[in-house]
This record gives sequence, C-alpha cells and structure tokens, in this order.
Amino acid sequence: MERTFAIVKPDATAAGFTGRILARIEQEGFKIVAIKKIFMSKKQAEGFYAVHSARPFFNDLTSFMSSGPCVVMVLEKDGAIKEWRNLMGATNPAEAAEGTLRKEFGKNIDNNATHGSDAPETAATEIAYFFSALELVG
Ligand code: RTP
Ligand code: MG
Repeated sequence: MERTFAIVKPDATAAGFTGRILARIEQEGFKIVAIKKIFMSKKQAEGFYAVHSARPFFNDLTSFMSSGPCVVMVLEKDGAIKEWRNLMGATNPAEAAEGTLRKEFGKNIDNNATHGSDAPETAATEIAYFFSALELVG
C-alpha cells in the first residue's frame, strides 16, 4: 500500500482546523500510519524545503513553516500520493476546487493549510525526515 507524507501547516493548526482536517482524511479512506505535533526551527524548515532553496519564496515559506506548530503525518492508501494531493487541491486556495482542503481551510498561496509529497522519492525522504521506522504503525 502506498504511503505519503502530509502536514497540517501552522495557519491551519492556529485556526483550529486540525480536527476537521483529520476527520476528512479518515472519511476519504486514508489510514493514519504515524502522527505528531511539532514546532520546527527555521533550520529544520529549511532542511525540509531544501528542494525550494533557490526559489524567491524560500525565506517566506520557511519562516512561515517555523512560525507555529504543525501536525506531521504519514498517510496510507492505494495511490496515496496522488489521492492526497487531489484532496488538498491546487497550491493556491483561490484556484482550488470546491470540496478540497485548501479551498475550505487555506487563506492564500503562502497560508494554504496543508502539504503533501509530490512523488514516491520525495515521500520516502520526507517521511524519514520526521519519523523513524519504529514510529510507523501499519
Ligand atoms: P506543498 O509542497 O506545500 O505541498 O505545496 P505544493 O507542492 O502544492 O507547492 P510547491 O511548489 O511545492 O511549493 C511549496 C509551498 O511554497 C509556497 N509557494 N509559494 N509565492 C509563490 O509563488 C509560491 N509558490 C509556492 C506554497 O505555500 C506551497 O505550498
Ligand atoms: Mg510541493
């Protein structure tokens, strides 16, 4: 069964959306294999988003991700990577389809409520960045 890595971002935890997002995750048939609340340092956020280090939005993105607590998760489902990105919706909430998490809970492109891995390789790297093998409860 495929696994992906997901985050409830600081805007959504601060707004009190964590429970509603977790409920949607279970309703849509994902199994939560691992979950914890963390508060990343700027350096930890920079490590997580290293792939974006040359982008103009890198500093704002990593400042935002270290501005408050996140809920990090490993989700399991057939086609989990694509299914989770579909449930999140477009990166920019203004462009996200009705019924998606970013449409319902995102404020703007910087404060867009959730993160999801974009490929099997990034899912594996991102899961290992936050969780040890012993923390993955299948
Ligand atoms: P994520 O990695 O957070 O799941 O989002 P994504 O794949 O949909 O988007 P990605 O291109 O990986 O960008 C990572 C995060 O950076 C912010 N961003 N800002 N100002 C901009 O043009 C811009 N583009 C991206 C977003 O918050 C996005 O989630
Ligand atoms: Mg991405």
